Amino acid sequence: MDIDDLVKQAESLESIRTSETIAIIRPTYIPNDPRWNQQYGLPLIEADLAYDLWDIEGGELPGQMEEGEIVVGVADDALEWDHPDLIDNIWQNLGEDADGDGVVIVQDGNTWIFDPDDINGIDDDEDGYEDNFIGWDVSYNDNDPMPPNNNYYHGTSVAGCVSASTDNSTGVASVGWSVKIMGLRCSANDPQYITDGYQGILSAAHMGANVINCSWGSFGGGGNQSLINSVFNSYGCVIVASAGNGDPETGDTNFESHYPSGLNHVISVSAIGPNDNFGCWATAGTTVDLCAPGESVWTTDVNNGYHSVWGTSFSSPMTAGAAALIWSRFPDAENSWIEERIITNTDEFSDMEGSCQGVSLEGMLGTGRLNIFKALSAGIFPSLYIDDINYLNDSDGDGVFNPGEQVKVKLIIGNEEGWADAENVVATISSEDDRIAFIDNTITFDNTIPSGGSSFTLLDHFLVFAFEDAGLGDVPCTVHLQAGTSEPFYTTDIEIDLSISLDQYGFPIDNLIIKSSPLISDVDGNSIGEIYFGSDNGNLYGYTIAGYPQYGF
Ligand SMILES: [Ca+2]
Ligand SMILES: [Ca+2]
Ligand SMILES: [Ca+2]
Ligand SMILES: [Ca+2]
Repeated sequence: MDIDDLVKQAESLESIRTSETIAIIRPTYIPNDPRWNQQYGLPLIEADLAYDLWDIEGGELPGQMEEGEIVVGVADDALEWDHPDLIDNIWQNLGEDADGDGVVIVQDGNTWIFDPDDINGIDDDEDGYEDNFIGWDVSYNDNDPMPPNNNYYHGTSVAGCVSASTDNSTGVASVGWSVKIMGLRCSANDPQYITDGYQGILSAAHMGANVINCSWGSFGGGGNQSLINSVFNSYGCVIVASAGNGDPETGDTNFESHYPSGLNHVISVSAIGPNDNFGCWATAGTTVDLCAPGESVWTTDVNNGYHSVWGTSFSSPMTAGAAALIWSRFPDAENSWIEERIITNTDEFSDMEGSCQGVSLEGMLGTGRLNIFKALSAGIFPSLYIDDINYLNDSDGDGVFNPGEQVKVKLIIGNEEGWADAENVVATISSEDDRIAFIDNTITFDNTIPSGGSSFTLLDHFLVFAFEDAGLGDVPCTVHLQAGTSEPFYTTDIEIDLSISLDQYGFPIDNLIIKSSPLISDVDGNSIGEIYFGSDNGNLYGYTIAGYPQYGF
């Protein structure tokens, strides 16, 4: 590095004269599913911010992985696996793809069926289940968990909360976006009762589910802790369960023990409504780990339908889908790490300090409300923002970007408190606006930007040229920030305006209304003209071209 350059650059920093107030738009991704606007729960858990961690327009999909996939076993009454908003996310067990064509389900006219060339009555993948293409009917020990009639809607609605196909211009969106759903029918004669729930958990683990959702349970009676321990320790699954819907008689919040949600190694999920309101109907207690939206939740229904549902049965699968989404981002993680991410990165809400039926809720609603964006990124990713924009070394040195000028633009980048330090930060600027051209569109930050701190570059800058005939005003630009030393990189796009102005530095002057025509004259004889004008307060004012009051005026 040339020391003279360094000194010059350091000096030029002192000449920074302008700073802009800029509107920072927090990037979110809004999927095109028609019911998105009714799904308050997804923005509440910051799913839209989470989606934006993937380069969706560049072809990445949340939940999609280069190798393998994350599978959520939905142990429930049944699953309408050919629902148009679920079919693309149904787990296909390629261990049973006997004809090797890469699929185990095919479309026959308008109907989805198991691939006839795969049906061979053999347990090809030796997982203990013959021709288990998409899941299992645990109650009747066959390979089709399809609902026997429309009363068995529950599992289909739960599955939509885990991973309804998202951004497919159809129905609803989901937190899991593209994570896979394994269907398990665990209800024999009456969909009111999950008769084979624990066997369903075990079957899901046998078939390779990563996450298992249990939107069922009962108060009292214990529960099968040893089975859960085995599924957690030997199969490495994350198990998520609904905390329960409160007192069956009164509908009030119940503080009694509920299982399997109350067991160790089970994430217990209670329910809140819009605006983090706890409605005093869902179960609360010391075994609750967190809350998620469970009121007026739009999701898939049987008969290719959709409906709005209510219950911790739907806050649990939203959490299970979130766990799967995190796992897809960190596929080498252990189940305990995924659990920890989900439970510790929630948002507290005021009703956690309230009470229901006179009983305090303190310590009874877990750590707070699910936040999938935080759970994905806190401590792992930084959270960068543009703190300030400075123009320097413009042609006439006044720190204002004029038409026909070339300016160096420096960014001061901040990193929000509580996030990871930002290493290897690179900023790239682009614009669709043809008033400006970028001669250098990249800034590389050599220093780490610490959590809670901010930084600028001493040497590096954008070099921007405004064409001579450029119209004045704000030029919308996008700054793409990337940080990290390895995949997955943190990226964010921030909209900023570069402002092209004719105003000289120091102008306009506040608190003065100019009455007379301004006069430019070199009264003080220093060969630089000053500006003189009369104001409506009767005074004559003189200003230097730098905008400072002229001596004597
Ligand atoms: Ca096949
Ligand atoms: Ca098998
Ligand atoms: Ca087979
Ligand atoms: Ca959809």
